[in-house]
Amino acid sequence: MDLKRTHYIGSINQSLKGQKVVVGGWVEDLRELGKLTFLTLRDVTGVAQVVVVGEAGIKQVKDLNRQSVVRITGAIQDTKSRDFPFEIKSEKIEILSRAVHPLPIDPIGRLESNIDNRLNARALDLRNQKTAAIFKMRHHVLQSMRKTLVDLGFIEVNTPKIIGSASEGGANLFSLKYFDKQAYLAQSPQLYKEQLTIGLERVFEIASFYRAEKSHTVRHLTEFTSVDIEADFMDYLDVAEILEKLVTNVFEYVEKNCIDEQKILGIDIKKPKTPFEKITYKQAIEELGKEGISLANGDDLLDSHLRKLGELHSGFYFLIDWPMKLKPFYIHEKEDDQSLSKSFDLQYGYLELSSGGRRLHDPNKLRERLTEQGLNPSQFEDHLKAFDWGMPPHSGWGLGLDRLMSVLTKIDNVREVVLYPRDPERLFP
Ligand code: AMO
Repeated sequence: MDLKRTHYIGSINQSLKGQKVVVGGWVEDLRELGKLTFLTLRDVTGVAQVVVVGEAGIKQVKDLNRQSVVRITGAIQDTKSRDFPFEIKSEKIEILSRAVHPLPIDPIGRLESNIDNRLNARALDLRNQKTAAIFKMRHHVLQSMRKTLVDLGFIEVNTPKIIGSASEGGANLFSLKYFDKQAYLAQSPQLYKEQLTIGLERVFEIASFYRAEKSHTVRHLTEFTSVDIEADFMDYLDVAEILEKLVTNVFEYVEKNCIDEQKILGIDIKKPKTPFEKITYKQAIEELGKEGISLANGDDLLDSHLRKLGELHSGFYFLIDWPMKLKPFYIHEKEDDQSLSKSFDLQYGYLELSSGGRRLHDPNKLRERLTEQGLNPSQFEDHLKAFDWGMPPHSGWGLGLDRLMSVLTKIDNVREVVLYPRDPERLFP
């Protein structure tokens, strides 16, 4: 049986009038009007009206459920419809798959379903054009990121997700039985990406990472997609600049390449102003002090503090120069003040999108820092030995793709912008 289509619906226009086409897709609507039956057919590129003519054809579609899959051969002709620029006059209808009703959600979105029901039927939810638009946009975001990084000389890598010791310290690790050994799911590619600067100099990875966090917020998942870079011969503000470039390029790319998606989602994406503001941790504490939130130097910025900062600084800004004690063991101190680190977070209002910094490349200092943070250097020996093999000074960052998608689409809950999100409650589908 031939399954081929001659055209995607989106590639058909009136200039094809009189021409025979073979299209395939999902029946979105069926209406009988006197002797004619109108069928609305959708594929991933668009929607078309099909006029079903002839007794046999009308009989075939009479009891056909919406969302069934059909292949239609027919000729392009003018239409009286105000909703479509042309229509397809059916000559042959092949029913390839019948949808069984009732469907768990209304995929057209006329009847709103709650997020849980939608996620339980995610594949069907993607027939809703709003949902599809999010993931088409996500695809473009990934395209843009890869282009930016490749153009800057970064090499795309894949690091292991099953690991023998923690990459971000002990907390939030998912452990698993690895035959007769204990293994973990990677929290980040941190240690590998650092090591890879020895041979590949500038690397990036876009992959899923895992955090056993029982957080029930709109911004935490147990499996999230991280965009990571690591580069030698760069300091922390150099890689912060790359992050700014990557983010602004994404906005520019999506603004141009996702016109339909923006319309469907009711958003208007504009390239953010650059350079992004840089606020030191110390300034942030002072600003919060003026707002009546008194914090001591060295206190972490909690959600409520970041929300206040987000009110003071809307949009993108960097929070830089955090106290050493608030940053992971691999972060480098500042030369002029050893209590501070060469680190930054990229914020969008209250939301942390990325963290990064300059890394320690002296193995002795790294051992000291591990011990200071209550970690056991002997567990990191496989990593530490690479530091004796000619480890260049290096810096990098990790950016939460799901959080960036939520900023772009103006959808607060990251679950909406992830196909099959994982959180403490959600393991299926
Ligand atoms: P960090 O732990 O700050 O840094 O993570 C980097 C970014 O990843 C995203 N993120 C998450 N998104 C959704 N759910 C989660 N549970 C989650 N955890 C993190 C956030 C965050 O800013 N190795 C360092 C990065 C580096 O220095 O290169 C790291 O992992 O957007």
